[in-house]
Amino acid sequence: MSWTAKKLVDQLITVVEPSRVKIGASDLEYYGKDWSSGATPNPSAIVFPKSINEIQGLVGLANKINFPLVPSGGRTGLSGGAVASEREVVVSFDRMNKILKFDKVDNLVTCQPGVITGDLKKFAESEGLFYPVDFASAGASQLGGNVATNAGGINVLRYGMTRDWVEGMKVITGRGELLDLNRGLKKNATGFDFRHLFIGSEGTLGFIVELTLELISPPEEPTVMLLGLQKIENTVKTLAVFKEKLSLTAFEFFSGTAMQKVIKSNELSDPFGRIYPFYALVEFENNNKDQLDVASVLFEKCIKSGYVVEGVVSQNQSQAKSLWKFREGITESIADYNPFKSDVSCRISKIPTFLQELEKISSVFSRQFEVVLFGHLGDGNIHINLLQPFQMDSQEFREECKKISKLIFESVQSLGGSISAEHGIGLIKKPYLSYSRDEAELNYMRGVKRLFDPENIMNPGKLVDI
Ligand code: 2HG
Ligand code: ZN
Repeated sequence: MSWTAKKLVDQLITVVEPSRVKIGASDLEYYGKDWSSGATPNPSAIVFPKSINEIQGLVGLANKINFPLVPSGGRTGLSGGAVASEREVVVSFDRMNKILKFDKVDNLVTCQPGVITGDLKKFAESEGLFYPVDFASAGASQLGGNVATNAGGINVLRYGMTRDWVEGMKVITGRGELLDLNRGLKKNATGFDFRHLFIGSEGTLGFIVELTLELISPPEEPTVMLLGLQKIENTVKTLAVFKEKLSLTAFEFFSGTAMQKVIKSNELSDPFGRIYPFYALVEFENNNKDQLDVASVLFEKCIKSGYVVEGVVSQNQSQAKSLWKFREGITESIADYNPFKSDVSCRISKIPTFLQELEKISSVFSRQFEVVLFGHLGDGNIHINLLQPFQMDSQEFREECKKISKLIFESVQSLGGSISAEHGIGLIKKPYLSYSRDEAELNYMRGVKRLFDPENIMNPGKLVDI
């Protein structure tokens, strides 16, 4: 251990007990990164606080002797928001993973930030309720991280983003003050709602140390249709047909390449016996039992119009889950290709134009790279993954991808869309933030950062610089 590392550990153990400060190489490597690729993890220590008091102590210490802190949840982020590559101290929430309180009258559950999303979903189920935010990494991501990145996922079309479920929040600001925000109130017209500044702030303003989230009644009989389509523009036309008559809980799309990768890596059997250029996955509640009839009529309409070639529909919950696997398995199935990811959104009305432009851009580079397209079409969010060819050098691949993502971002910008729909900005998207936020807005963002974190100890280098 170097002298400075020893001095730092000596300070950290004045706040948390020594067994909860780690500096071993494997811990530094494991906790120093998230699911994004690019940056090399290089934290100076990992601490595992157990209480709000300890977090406050750590922030006080960081301000006093000046060291940077990186909040760390499930580290499933894809934009490098939880990467520690500059000798930061990583503050892991793994030991703050308790569901603290459930209020049946309010349907509010109070949790520590380290609760795994999937565990909250199971808890809600055990109470006959439902936590509506869902995405492929729910089994590993933590609530604090979801809130810090305003996580979206597959049901945004019906239930909105994480922001819509946060009814209260305790935070320790970068100055070290404890704020108790909104306290579970449904109505509260008392001025600035700081809760919403912390949601999506990516750990740059302070630590989220407790959360109060709303639960609701579960959807009744979620039913899934998987549809095979020939053309990308037909995905949007199919969405319009289904949206008009059914209240959808999800409308996802993915390309044939995505389907091939999922089938191969999970050894699944092909639902249609042939690969289509595109697929749409439609989910709706078959609550009063006639919704399935409505969906069948809409399906027929899509077939007659030539939008859809064929489809299957789930008959029970286990079949619904199996159909979801084709969509939810995509990210994992392409992980070995070191994918370069773009996560963009436009208003639904602009999506047809955006997809046309994307096809034009892809037709140029698809000779060079495999392109995997998928996303939450129902809410206007498209994921574009470029796969690294095995023979191509990583550096060269990333440089080429950056050129392509600039073209994509330019197109998104011209349509008034967002260069990060749900993956956040972190380190990776930071150079491109000005495609979605103008300079005046960025200045206000910097001002907010300075207000809450004047010494710049909270996740410095991410999102905005001050
Ligand atoms: C999803 O929708 C996630 O599955 C990951 O947002 C997207 O891997 C991606 O690009
Ligand atoms: Zn997504």
